[in-house]
Amino acid sequence: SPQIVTFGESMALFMPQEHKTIERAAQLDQSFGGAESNVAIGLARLGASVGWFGALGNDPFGRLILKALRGEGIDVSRARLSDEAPTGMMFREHVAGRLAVHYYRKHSAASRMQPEDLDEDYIRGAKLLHVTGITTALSDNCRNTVRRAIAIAKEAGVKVSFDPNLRLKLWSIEEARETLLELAADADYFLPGWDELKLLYDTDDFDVIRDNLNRLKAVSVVKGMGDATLVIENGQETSVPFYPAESVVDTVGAGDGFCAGFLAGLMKGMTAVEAVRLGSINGSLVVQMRGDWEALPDWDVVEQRLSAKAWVER
Ligand code: KDG
Repeated sequence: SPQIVTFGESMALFMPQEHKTIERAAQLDQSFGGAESNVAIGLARLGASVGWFGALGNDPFGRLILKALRGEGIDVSRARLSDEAPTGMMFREHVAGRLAVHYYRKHSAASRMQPEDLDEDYIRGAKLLHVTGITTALSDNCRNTVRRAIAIAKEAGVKVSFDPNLRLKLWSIEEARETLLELAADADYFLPGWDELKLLYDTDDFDVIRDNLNRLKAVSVVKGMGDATLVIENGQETSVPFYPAESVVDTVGAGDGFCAGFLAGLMKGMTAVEAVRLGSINGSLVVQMRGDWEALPDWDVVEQRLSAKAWVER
């Protein structure tokens, strides 16, 4: 098995040209996205050994996604093209300066994933399993598939990283809370954003949130604490400043890019705090181009920045 295994839904992605809304656009650019495959692409570009799986439709979009992921050097041997249901789609546009996302993913091939579809040995053979809350929001069977994957990993001593990726277009905060906090309790690495934590714990009070995080066994990596990432490990807190982005074109995918850098760092034997630096560099680069993963860097770029920048810790 690859060192890192992840799975979820990847979708075709369509976006109008800059400054146009979908209603006014004559053309849409085509790409694809999916939180877990974004992370997998980031990891592969940093030279990590990574596998992604999930169900896609046996249609042009599913085939395009599978080929692209394979081309990035990701192991897709456990991914499936289904004849029963299509690849999901999403459309994104900026309306009055705000990002709007339109999903067409109900009853997609991915939403039908079942716990029985999992290749247990594939998960057992990995060092780390990465999952996100998006998959758990797709359907009951998807939620059970994530739970089963985590159970397999835990039994085998495979570490679990979990990004809640709260998407309120997919479910209510009440539903999300229950599932996402359950999974956070199972994880070894918990990678929420500060805004997500406020919603998940239903408070703006940092002390309350900190108490909750300290009750988890996980190392918590909280993104977006001001201009920094906060690492909470065994009750100890370290704030790592963001690596500044030269320009910001498209922030979607920043969290996934961060996650890829962080996990790649862990696989290289870095401490969580060191790995956060790598995550931060990766996140700062991916926002500089349109699309979720297009601007994710190769290892040599990141390595240069790691050594060039003097990091100040608070
Ligand atoms: O993190 C970026 C993802 O949100 C994007 O690629 C789309 O996976 C996606 C989703 O379900 O929103």
